[in-house]
Amino acid sequence: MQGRGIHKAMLLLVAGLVMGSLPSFAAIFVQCPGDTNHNAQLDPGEIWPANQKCMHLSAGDGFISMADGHLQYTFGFSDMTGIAENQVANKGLVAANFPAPTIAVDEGDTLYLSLSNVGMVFRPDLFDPHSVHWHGFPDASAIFDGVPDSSATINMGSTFTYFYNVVEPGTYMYHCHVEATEHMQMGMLGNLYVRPQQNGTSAGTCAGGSPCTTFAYNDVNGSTGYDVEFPIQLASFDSYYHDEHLAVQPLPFYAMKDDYAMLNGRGYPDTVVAGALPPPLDENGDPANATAYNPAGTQSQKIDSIITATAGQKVLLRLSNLSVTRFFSIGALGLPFKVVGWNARILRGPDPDGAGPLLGKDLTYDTVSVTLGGGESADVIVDTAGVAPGKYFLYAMDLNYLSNREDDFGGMMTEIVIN
Ligand SMILES: [Cu+2]
Repeated sequence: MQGRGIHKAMLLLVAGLVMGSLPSFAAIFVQCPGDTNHNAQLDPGEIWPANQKCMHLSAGDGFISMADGHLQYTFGFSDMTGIAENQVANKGLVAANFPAPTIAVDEGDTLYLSLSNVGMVFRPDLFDPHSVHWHGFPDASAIFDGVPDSSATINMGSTFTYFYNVVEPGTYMYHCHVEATEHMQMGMLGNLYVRPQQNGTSAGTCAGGSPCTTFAYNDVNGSTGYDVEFPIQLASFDSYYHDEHLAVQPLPFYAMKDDYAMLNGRGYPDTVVAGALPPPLDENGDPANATAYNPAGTQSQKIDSIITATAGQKVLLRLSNLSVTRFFSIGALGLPFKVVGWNARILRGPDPDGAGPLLGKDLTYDTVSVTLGGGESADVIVDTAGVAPGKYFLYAMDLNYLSNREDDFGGMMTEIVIN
């Protein structure tokens, strides 16, 4: 039987060669119309279709530094846009970012998002595929949804290009959907939002009594208008689960208990550091060991979470929660919250006659905090007109989350600075 099998395989191979077809292959390969050098970046001399955007992410493993100094092993994505294809398998190694690179696009765009799986260096026993899932987004086709049961997932050493017809504005989030509890707990989470077509028009009232020109949704009347926006992702890690992952121990899925609560991948006081954190060091903070945990020498925590505004501005907080274990209630004492969107939809009832331009019932509400379960998002506008300049705190209302593992006084908190 075995002999016959080999014989048959040989016949197929020969037939394939004779007919000129190639055996299937895996490679880092970016698809982006007009991108002649396949780096997902619009370079001089290239002509791309109107409203087309491209991005290239790698998926792999890496390290981040927690606010108490703990070095934590993670899985994650890294931005390879602009990197030549033949450099991606090198630059993507041990380069996981947390959170993942932000994806911000405009309604009416088409986005070609290439995902390359570069493998997980510190877990060579794993051969896990990865994917990108836009949570809550109305994908036209299941093949681009990233859910393993119904779409493609990407094996090591290969690339898949997702296509998105960006039709619905709102605050979304994205994550890997392969073995989702594990890969999400390990850090494959990112901010994702879509700006509405109404941007660039004038409606409502923003800072200084001027009309707003940027909006969370196509609201017609400017009710979601804002001056400055901040995507803030709530997440949490179980450090013991991560450590056991690195030690190749059986994973305690049943006992997952997150002990780091974070905003955009940081606990306080790292949350108020503007820009990227330095590359992660080892537990002793010894720079000599830095390259062991970050061969590329790049930062792995690039997205800050400090919020700054000028008094009188309307601040849009694009809040999302991608924790796999926890609900979080978040608020800012002394600042008014107006919730204008929930789960990437404007808080408004249907148009009463269905014909437009009448507006549906206003379902926005004022509050001091919002509670988000995993996979939920909220668009909150903080109107700072009449608010005294100074420093305010955005923080988890359940005070047990204000810690960095065993360190008290940290965790899910950042500053809102009104100048
Ligand atoms: Cu994954």
